[in-house]
Amino acid sequence: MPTTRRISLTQYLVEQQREHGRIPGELRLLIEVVARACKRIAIAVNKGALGDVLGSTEQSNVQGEIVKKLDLIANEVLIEANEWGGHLAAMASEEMDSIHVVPNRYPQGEYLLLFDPLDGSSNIDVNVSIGTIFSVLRKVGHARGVSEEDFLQPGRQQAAAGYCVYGPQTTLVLTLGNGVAMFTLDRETGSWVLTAQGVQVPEDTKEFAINMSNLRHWDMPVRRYIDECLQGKEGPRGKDFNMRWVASMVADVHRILTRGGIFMYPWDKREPDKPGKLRLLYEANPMAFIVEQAGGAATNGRERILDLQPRKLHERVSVVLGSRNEVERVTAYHRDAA
Ligand code: AHM
Ligand code: MG
Repeated sequence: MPTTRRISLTQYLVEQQREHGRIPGELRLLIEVVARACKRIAIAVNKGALGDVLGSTEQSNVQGEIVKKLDLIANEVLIEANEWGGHLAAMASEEMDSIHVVPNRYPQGEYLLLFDPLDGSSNIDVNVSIGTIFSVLRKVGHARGVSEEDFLQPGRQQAAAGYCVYGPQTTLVLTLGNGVAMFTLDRETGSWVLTAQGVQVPEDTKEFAINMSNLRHWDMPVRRYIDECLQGKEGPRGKDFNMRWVASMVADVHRILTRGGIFMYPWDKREPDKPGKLRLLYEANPMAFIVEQAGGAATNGRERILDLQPRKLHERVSVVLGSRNEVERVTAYHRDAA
């Protein structure tokens, strides 16, 4: 539902706190700090070649992927912005081998922040939408200190999740477990303005997003689903489908939140031991939380993503998310095959 009154992110958070009592002060600070960091990242992204931010570094990350300059910049901006506020115990990032505990010189809070600092890295240099994805957990238990195990909580325990898409507009999408709101960055005033709330993903769709070049590597249920879509009106679905693949999960999910669709990054047999390409803690969990909060669904083909028990920080997972009826269909095809 688009909104007409001009409401800033701060005002939205204060109102949520008042009306629903669901945002402790520390969580509010955390969201505001992440949003401010996203603004800084947006500025760097916009500078492009003028800011010498394009291209790769000489490093590769824990997943063996080449790290782009902007991956590193975004990672540093998020760490620097978040470590001193007293709201966090530790952070985990797709770009760091292990967790980053808040240094002793700062007070430690009770939240854990997880992020993919710059999602869609392959699109940075070609000026296509990219983004930042984040997830917030509460540190459970009262043990002193913080360890990797504290991060291994199922996604349903997230206190908040969101993403920022750096595209033609800079948009921050947020859930606190109470529906989904979108904020657009007003570059003239530098503030995040609420531009949609109560976002709903349509239950049905005629649009799918998958990297078709991997078709020959997929499992039968995914092949069956896509094959039926491709048969269009003449096939069992009785309707024509459209395909979109931005190769930035943030942009593909944003389209789905805006007009429906299904997004899949399934397991494939190139690397049979890896459950998929995307990461459970930094990508799948926050996106699944947002999509479910908007009335959509998210599974790994078999189980609800938010119910998966993570076993390690950089765990990967198959992802099927978006319009509820389509996600249920793909999940049913996996059940049939089993
Ligand atoms: P990244 O976090 O290193 O950018 O990788 C994740 C991205 C997703 O945004 C996107 O859905 C996928 O990788 C694209 O993969 P492909 O290169 O197969 O199109
Ligand atoms: Mg990513």
